[in-house]
Amino acid sequence: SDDDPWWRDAVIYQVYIRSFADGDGDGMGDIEGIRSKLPYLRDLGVDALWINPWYRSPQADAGYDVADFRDIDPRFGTLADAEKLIADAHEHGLRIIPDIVPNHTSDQHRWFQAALAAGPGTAERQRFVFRPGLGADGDRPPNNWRSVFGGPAWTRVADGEWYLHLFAPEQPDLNWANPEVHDEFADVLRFWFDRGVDGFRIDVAHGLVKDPELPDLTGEPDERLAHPHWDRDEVHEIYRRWRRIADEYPGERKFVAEAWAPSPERLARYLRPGGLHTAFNFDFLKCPWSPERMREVIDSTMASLTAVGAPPTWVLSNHDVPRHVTRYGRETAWVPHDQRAIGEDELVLDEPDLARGTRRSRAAALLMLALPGGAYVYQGEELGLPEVEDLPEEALQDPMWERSGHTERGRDGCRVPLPWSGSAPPFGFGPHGSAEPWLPQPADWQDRTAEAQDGDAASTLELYRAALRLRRELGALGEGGMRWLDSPSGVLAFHREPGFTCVVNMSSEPQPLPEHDRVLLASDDLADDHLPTDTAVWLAD
Ligand code: TEU
Repeated sequence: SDDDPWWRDAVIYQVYIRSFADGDGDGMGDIEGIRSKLPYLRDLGVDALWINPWYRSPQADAGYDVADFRDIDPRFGTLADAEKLIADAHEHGLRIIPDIVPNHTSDQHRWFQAALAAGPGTAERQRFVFRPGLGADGDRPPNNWRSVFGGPAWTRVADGEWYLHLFAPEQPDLNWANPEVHDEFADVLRFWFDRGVDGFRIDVAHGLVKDPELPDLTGEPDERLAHPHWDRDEVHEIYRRWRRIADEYPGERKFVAEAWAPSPERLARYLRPGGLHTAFNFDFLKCPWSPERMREVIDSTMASLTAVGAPPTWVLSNHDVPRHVTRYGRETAWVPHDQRAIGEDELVLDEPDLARGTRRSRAAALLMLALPGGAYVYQGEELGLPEVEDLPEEALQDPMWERSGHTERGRDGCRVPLPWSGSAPPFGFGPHGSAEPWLPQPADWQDRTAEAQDGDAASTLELYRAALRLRRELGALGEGGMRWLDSPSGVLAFHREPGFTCVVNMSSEPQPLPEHDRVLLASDDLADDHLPTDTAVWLAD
């Protein structure tokens, strides 16, 4: 209904297209592969698919370097294939949310090529951020900004000017002070809304606007609140226009912001009335396995988002971070490489205990899916996949590996092609006789395939299916309020009306279950009415 739009409590499955399913046998996932798995996704019980960038791209950053926003990369298919996927997905009751990448283009985009050819001082250069260098010869970059992937955020071109790139040099930043850029993206949004997409995931939504003075970064602690290139107040004006465009279309098209905001209050600013609909909750993703911290994150999320009328969302993994089976298997907490304290450049990581990480990740799934609002499931988390940490160096493709001077192995370990069936690589990733998958899969994933888990009640796949089925059936789940229950130390317990309780035991002792009528679902076996360590349960009153 109009009062309760679908996106307020949707469960959205992230399809990392190059690693999901390979339809044409070239070793890389594609649109045909997604189409072939629509029945699997419908049976899993999710509401929508977020699809990582499928646009024409040289793939310097796995498609986040877009050369043409109005075409599909030939590796993934054609525009006609995309239209067919949207139609077929809708027939399966699944909505489609592609990525959009407004912070930068590819250096192969026609605009950047024109800017290079036109030279300094031209209108073509005004679409990007070109500046002369410092020093008598102009051979020092215009300021001290750093690329997220490592190294300076500036590259010099043949005529001596420098251009800004917050990511790889192949990803020049657009100039959002230029109205032409605004109009271009308004047009791109309409191009895809006209083709039936149900919304967009906005890449680096906290980027886009830069302080026109381009001041040096100071490293002062309060810089995060008035940063020269992240999370600037002016960015919201862009999204208010985008919202008006989405609202021109029927069927509640929605945006989800990828915004790494410094606090839940700053995140909520993206979601004020007339702004974006939803945003990823990275505080939840980054939260270590700690009952106190988890409860703090849940409370601060609920408080700041409900204050602006936006639904909370929850996410455990994505294509940029180590998979949570592995994160939760470690004592040391994971911190994104560009958010580490000075002197903490390299994380010293202990050996993960994957059995423990698996138990925790199953409990986390029940926690996430019982909380109010929406949730995101990253492909393969429903199969309990761990991070692949031993990829050979010659296989690594993430530009972070190169750009960080080989200090960061990068994000390939969470991007390994999915295992679907069979007992050896490529585990049914592509049709018989396909080329090798673009990243090698571990040889011992035979028990983690969708085929091996299908019908096994103890499997993570069946846990997700059962949880998502119950989530649809139970009136208590989805949007609405929650109430914490008194519980022993180390235990998170909350109640949702009508008649539903979720309990997560994060302590090191088995804990008695609160009074209840029926166990609806447990993330692992219960020991005579006790909840073992690292286990969650859903109860009916
Ligand atoms: O990521 C943007 C981004 O800000 C992250 O790199 C973040 O800084 C880091 O993971 C944690 O602090 C998006 C895409 O998700 C990523 O795959 C792209 O490489 C990047 O944008 C550039 O388009």
